[in-house]
This record gives sequence, structure tokens and C-alpha cells, in this order.
Amino acid sequence: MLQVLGRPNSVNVQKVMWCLAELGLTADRSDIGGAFGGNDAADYLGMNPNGKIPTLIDGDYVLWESNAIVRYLCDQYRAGHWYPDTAQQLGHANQWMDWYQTALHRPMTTLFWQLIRTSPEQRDQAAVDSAIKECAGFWKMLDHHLADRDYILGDHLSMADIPLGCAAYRWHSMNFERPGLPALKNWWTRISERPAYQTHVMLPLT
Ligand SMILES: N[C@@H](CCC(=O)N[C@@H](CS)C(=O)NCC(=O)O)C(=O)O
Repeated sequence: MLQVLGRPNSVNVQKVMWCLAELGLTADRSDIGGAFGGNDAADYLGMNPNGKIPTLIDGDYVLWESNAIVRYLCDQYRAGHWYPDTAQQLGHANQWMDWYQTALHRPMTTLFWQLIRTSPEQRDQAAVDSAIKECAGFWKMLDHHLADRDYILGDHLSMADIPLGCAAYRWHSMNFERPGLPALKNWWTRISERPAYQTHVMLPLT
């Protein structure tokens, strides 16, 4: 039985849970991290010395870092085109997954923490405005990429859509004025029709 350690409202846990469901896999998920704690316990740190969630346990194999887990699951338990079919498609999938992690994730995290986890009285409006501007620039890049394709790699979903797809829910669900990015919105609408995405990603923002 696959095991996922991590609370369900973490965007990084959501990537893994959505991926598992799309591959037709089930996993036993435990609430670790945030208010649940446990990620600083010695047994957890023995598996994941980074002390963050998620951690995947697959038999005697342990893996952490959400994008690495998504890549592993798609490769190990292949279904559909979730793991890219060619080295060149794999290159593009990794490009967009790494881009999310190194570019978009930081300002999206600022926005999420400021708008969802900070009271209006404590909110730093300058940080919010700056994060919206930075995120909008990145989402515009993706909007441009999606102008002539349904999904990140073309006409089918792949692991490349997973990290950005999770972030797109947050981008479209938080309360602020977004620039009109029609290709991005259409891609996100297509993804939001998927039951696995609805179950594991479209959760209340907390
Ligand atoms: N690069 C890591 C980041 C993991 C991470 O920062 N996870 C957050 C939750 S989204 C965490 O563990 N926060 C501490 C906590 O929940 O207690 C990954 O993608 O897995």
C-alpha cells in the first residue's frame, strides 16, 4: 500500500494526491505538518531530513520533494501520457515543472499566506500588490504558451500540468483582481472538470 505523509490543504501534498488519483492508484494519507505537527519528530526526520511535507512511502522506498514524487509515480505506474512519451517531451515537462518551482511558487506562496493565512489587520498590502504583479507576469507567460494547445505538452494531460494545475486553482480562487488571461482560464477550466482534481485540489483554502 502506498502511503503519503502530509496534510490535505498543502499544495505540495495536493500535487501528489491528484497524481495518484489520475494514475488510478490509492494511498493511505496521514495528516502531518501544519497544525497536525509530526514533521519535526525523529521518525519523520529519519525518512525526510528536510522536515517538510509530503513524503511518499512505496514499500521500502521513501521519497520526498513533491515534484520528484510526481515524476516517480508517473514513471513507475505509467498510465495514459502522464509520463511523457519521448525524451524531448520529458524535457519540456521538466522545464515547466522546474519553472513552476523556481519562479511562480515563491510569489504564489506570498499571495496565499497574505490573503488566506493573515488577518486583514495584519496584511501587508504592498507585499500582496507586488506578489500579484509578479505572479501575473509568470501566468501571462503560461497563457501565451497555452494559446495554441490544450495542455502544457500539447493535446494531452501530463505530469507537467500537475504543479501548475494546483497553483492555478489558488490563483483563480483567491479574492483579488486578476488580469484577463483567456488561454490560461480555458486550460484551468478543462482541468477543473476532472473528478480527481475536484477531489484533491479544489478544497477550501485554509
Ligand atoms: N520543495 C518542497 C516543499 C515542501 C514544503 O515546503 N511543504 C510545506 C507545505 S506546502 C511544509 O512542509 N510546511 C511545513 C508544515 O506544513 O508544517 C516540496 O515541493 O515538496
